[in-house]
Amino acid sequence: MAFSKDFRWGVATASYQIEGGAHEADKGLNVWDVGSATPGRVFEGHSGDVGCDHYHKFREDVALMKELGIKAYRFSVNWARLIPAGTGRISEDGKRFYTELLEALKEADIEPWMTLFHWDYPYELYLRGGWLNPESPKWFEAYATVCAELFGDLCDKFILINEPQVFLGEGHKTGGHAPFLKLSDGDVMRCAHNVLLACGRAEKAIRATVKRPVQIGTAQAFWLSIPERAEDYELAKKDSFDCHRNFGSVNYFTDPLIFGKYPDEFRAWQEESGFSYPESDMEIIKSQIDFYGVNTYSGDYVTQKEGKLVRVVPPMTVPKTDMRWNVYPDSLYYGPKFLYERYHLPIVMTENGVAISEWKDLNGEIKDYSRIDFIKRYLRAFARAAEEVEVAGYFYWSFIDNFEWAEGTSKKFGLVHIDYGTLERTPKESAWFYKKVIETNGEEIFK
Ligand code: GCO
Repeated sequence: MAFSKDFRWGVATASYQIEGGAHEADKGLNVWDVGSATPGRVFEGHSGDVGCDHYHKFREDVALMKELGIKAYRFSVNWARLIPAGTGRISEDGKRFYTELLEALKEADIEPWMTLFHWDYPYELYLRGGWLNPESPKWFEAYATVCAELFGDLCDKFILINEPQVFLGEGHKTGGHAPFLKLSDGDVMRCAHNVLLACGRAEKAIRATVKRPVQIGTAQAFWLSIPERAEDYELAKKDSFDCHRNFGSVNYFTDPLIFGKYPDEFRAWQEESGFSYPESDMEIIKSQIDFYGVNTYSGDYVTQKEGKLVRVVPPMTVPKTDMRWNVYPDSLYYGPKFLYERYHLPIVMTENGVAISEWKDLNGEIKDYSRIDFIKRYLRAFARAAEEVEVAGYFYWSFIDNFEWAEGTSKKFGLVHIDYGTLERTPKESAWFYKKVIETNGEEIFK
């Protein structure tokens, strides 16, 4: 048996990447609505204004998920669709949309996994200082409380924040993602601290609001160091959690959330960056995390020569995805092991998938055999990890081709193809393969 009998098989999406409906009803703007309208920010001027139009076509999409045998659906709430100004008044239309989506999922017997924040930060709150504003944790707590109040009867799996590594690293440090800021390390640390305070407040608020057991977890971006040789295991694990003076580390965020303290490896960098915080904050940040959600696509092999760590330059033989990420299935063996050994929490692969340069053939089909091969290779590695540590679920990224941030719609990750002209959905060969994987609880990957 590759995976446990209650292993969750799902697909993942995110609000800004698929919903469209950017100006529907009284929805508020978010930093990606504004960002994608700014020339030069997104590939060929693409935007999520219409996207996959999931806002209007969610019933069709849920029906297609049902047909594909999907058991769980990870999606995110567009904060400013629900609370247009980010705080205060709730939009009746936003409430209606997410309630109807959740009801459709229930009807289809598909378990909802709700991500509260997947980068589409309310523009009104950005104008008030965004994550730098010391009030920002309370803004998020209030929003999470609204989600718990409105949707807690229909959803009991919550992911607090998707990939702080990316929306802080790219959105607040390098300027490659919305809101395209280039802050100092100290200011990004202050933002990160407010994000952690926001998570800690939201976790407690959700449990206080939803009058039934809920599961709350993370969705961290983990680009790990992979051991080249068996004897490189400890070196690779240490390097995966070391301070590389950037915001790409997972433990920078999940040690505070789970242990109530920042990792010691980062203290010198924090001090040099002029970042300090009251120790009492750590009590607010420390949370009860029920599952360790992680998004892993690849990593870097490392080894040691003459006692020094060496990063292995990928040989030309290694296949690359359309994101130019190396196809390194071992990342789904070592990553879950490293994380479980540190946190001892069930590991949920909240994202894993592959972008391929592809289009419909002359018969109107997409025979994406390399995506099938990718899924087989990565899930075989994940199955090996499952023999050694507790793995609880896998969400393929993504259900449908969608808006890949600064790359626009040029990168195709989906199991389902979308025609952006007609909005027609077409399941790819991989969608029917994934259906068999789910039906056999993973055994299909070994054929
Ligand atoms: C991420 C985000 C997704 C991306 C996906 C492909 O992990 O970067 O969660 O929104 O679209 O990972 O890059």
